[in-house]
Amino acid sequence: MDYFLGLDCSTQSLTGILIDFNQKKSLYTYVINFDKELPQYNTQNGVYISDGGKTVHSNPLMWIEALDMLLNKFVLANIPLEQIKAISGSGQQHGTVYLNKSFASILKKLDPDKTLVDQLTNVFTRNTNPVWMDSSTNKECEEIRNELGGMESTIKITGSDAFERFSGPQIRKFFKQNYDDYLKTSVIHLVSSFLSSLLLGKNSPIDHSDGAGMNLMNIATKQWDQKALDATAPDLMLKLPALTSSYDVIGKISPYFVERYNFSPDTILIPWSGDNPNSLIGIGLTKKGRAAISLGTSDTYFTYLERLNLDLSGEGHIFGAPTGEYMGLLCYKNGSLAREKIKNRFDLTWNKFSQILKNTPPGNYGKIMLPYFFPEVVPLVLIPEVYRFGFSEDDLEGNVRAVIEAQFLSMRLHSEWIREEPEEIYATGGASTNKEIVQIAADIFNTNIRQFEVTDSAALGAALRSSKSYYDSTNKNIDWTELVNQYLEMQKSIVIKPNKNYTELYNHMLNLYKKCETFVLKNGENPEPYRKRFIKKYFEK
Ligand code: XUL
Repeated sequence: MDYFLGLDCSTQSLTGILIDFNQKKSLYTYVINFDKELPQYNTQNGVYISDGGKTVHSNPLMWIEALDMLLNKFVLANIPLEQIKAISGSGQQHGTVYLNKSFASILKKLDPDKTLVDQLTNVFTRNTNPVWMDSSTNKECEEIRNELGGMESTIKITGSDAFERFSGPQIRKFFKQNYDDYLKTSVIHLVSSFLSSLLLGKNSPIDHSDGAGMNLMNIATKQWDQKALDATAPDLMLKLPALTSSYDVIGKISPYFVERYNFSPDTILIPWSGDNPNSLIGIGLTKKGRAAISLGTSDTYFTYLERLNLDLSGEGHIFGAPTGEYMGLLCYKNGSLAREKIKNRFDLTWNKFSQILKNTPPGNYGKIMLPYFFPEVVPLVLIPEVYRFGFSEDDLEGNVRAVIEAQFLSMRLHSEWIREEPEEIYATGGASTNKEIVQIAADIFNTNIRQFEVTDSAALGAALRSSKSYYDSTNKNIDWTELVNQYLEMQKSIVIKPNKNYTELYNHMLNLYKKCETFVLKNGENPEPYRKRFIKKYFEK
């Protein structure tokens, strides 16, 4: 039996998917929800929010404890972990973990009779660590960007402008504010490479895909960029793990997991990567012409890119693709948590929420929301505020439709630089199973959208990546596209087609949305006359 395990440490949970290569499908999925199953850490949606929403941290001990708990679930279900040939994983991107010099020595001699959390309590130089939702480093972004010669030059070097949540600006803030602790830090990991280190029993390298989300790696050479490192913090090179290709074999599983969970000592490890690069594989984007939307805690829009195609406007990102090429990505912080804000405000169930979407008209009678419940990345909004045009906070139906239309109008508006008019967009993430939400996305993008049975595409992608590297290492090479297509074909999927009656309406609404955005964020002209014309044209017949 050729089993492969993919793990995914996301914002709110840790998921494990075990796939059977011969049957080309996933057999078992287990999840640890941080808030529910580890309540002692007191997180809300997996994080701690402070400073008016700007500072968002999580707790690395919680992730460690979740790993032991998750593997216990597999053991209790009598799943033959010894049949697993290879493991890889996925982590929420950009978050950094700060470790002292005892980390490596403790990992080397982990006692299988004790839990990980009992042995790793004292390895951190920071008890909580910033994650991708943090936007407290505007000043540091400016400093790094200036040092690198401005926005365009920062993008050309690192693949993205300096972004608040990216690791480099976060590391710079730590160095500036906690200099002594920075000095005590001997290694700074990403969430992905930190968890990869636990399985490996030593410091794991960072893979090129997730490494690209740091503002520290040179996007063309895929090496640490000395200029970017110098712009960030002193002696940073000494604190960063090595970089490696996402498909390299990095070693065998640590004896701790062999003895405690009965993994085979021959289980090979592939570096963990970011959740979006893993999803790229899990949802089958291994060649040109396919695009995906991921509707999770963050909403993202991404495509596979054959070659570097930078977004010099500064809103998007280029990361490595786990296949070795590139991916383009847009990230929205106001994803599922913004949808939940409206759902909870009116005490709705998801069924009721969907029913409202079904019963309200596309165009929403000209009611437009700019849904910045939390600081936003695209467009950049540091101080959260929700703007409503033509309706109030108490308008139940107006708010439900407006938040969903806003999310996809913004995505269409800002993704033009990577959108090569894909024939079909693949949807993944929790909300991708909601037919009404996806219908609105299809109408706004005027493109077929395919929903899949497996929505944990990051964990699935990690498992698929590990199978590819395992067979490559045994000289039984498999083509990426063949591999991912086989898994996609085994899943049930449904295509949601755009309703062509609304194409023109949404083209107009896109312009209206843009005018509202420009009005609020860039002091543009008042959109009211345009909004009135929109209402007249579509709702006052
Ligand atoms: C991507 C990003 C988010 C996180 C969520 O740039 O910040 O999608 O990876 O886990």
